[in-house]
Amino acid sequence: MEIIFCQGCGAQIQIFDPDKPGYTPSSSLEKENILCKRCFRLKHYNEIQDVSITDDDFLKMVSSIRNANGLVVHVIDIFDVNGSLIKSLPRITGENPIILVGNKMDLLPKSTNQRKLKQWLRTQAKEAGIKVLEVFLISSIKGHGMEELTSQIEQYRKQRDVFIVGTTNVGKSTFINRLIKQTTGHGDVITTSYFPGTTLGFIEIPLDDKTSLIDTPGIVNRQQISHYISEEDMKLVTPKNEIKPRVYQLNSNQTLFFGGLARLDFIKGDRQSFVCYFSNMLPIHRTKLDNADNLYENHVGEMLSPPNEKTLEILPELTESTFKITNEKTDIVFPGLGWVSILGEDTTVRAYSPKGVAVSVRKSLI
Ligand SMILES: Nc1nc2c(ncn2[C@@H]2O[C@H](COP(=O)(O)OP(=O)(O)OP(=O)(O)O)[C@@H](O)[C@H]2O)c(=O)[nH]1
Ligand SMILES: [Mg+2]
Repeated sequence: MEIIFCQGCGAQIQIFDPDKPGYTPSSSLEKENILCKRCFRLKHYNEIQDVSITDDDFLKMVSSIRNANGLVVHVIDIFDVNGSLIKSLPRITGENPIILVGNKMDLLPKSTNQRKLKQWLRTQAKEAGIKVLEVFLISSIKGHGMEELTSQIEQYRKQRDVFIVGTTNVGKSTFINRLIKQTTGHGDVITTSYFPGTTLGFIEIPLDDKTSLIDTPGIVNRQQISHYISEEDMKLVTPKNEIKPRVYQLNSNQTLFFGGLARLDFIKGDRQSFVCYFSNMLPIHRTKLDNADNLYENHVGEMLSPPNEKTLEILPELTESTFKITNEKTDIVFPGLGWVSILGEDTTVRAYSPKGVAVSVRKSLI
């Protein structure tokens, strides 16, 4: 039998095992563009079928880039930089040159200083052991920054293949679909979804007679919140539109709850603004610190939701870390959920997040 790959996810097409990747009923083999059953269901019913591919299988697959010769485009999610920047990417992609692309810019407030943000990303990459040629900011959905990026990719690739690499769900396939649409007019050729792990194999899009643009499966990062919450909750905490910052004037000994998934205690410091950047759909509750433990115990999953019932079954307990902030505008980052920006003059806060998804602080982004 001729070897064919699913156009939507890159899995090798097979007609024998409906539970394995790439399954398609033999009656569909006649079609010109073959889509596996899983992609078909995702596309038409937005329903995901689990596959028997492990984190390690994906990593191994992507690591074959080490032995290739091409340009690596590392796509990250600008809303979850901690969770999506791949530390020591060079171990996976070898000597190949790398450009860094911050995707989903449409989610950040328009007032974001892009020059500062690029500079910050460059530093982050360096600290993670990644040498990048250049940093770009784009929105694959809205098209922002796409033209500049495509012309730069054309320059940097020097007639070689281009590999689109990143953790799951950063928008690699959406980005490639946008490129295909720009050049051929065909939309949604590759399967995309808000479920992590959509793309299962390499998908080659020819650039010319000899070289291709290659979509790759996402690298799985177990520190991402998406592994600990239900699909319904994932929809709520993933912002869909530009984030509207929510501002709370707090005195010390007050607490903010982000649904019941994260919590921030204002322990010490002068009255000040806490500017919260989260999905507009995630409810924020303010309460007295004294009251907070009680409130959480009695109302998590109800007033403090998400988590919904399904998430509560898999959510690790919240763990705390304390941060002393001296005199710099600082973001307290809850990876995958959002961040809180404070002025921070001699301020102490205690932050809680699900175990395994560690809170961090950074100089303010916005
Ligand atoms: N707001 C916003 N969402 C985006 C953007 N690009 C992609 N997304 C969304 O992010 C989710 C993941 O997109 P995919 O393109 O499937 O991501 P991927 O990196 O290919 O994921 P895997 O194949 O699982 O590794 C989808 O819900 C997309 O709609 C963007 O520019 N802005
Ligand atoms: Mg994909």
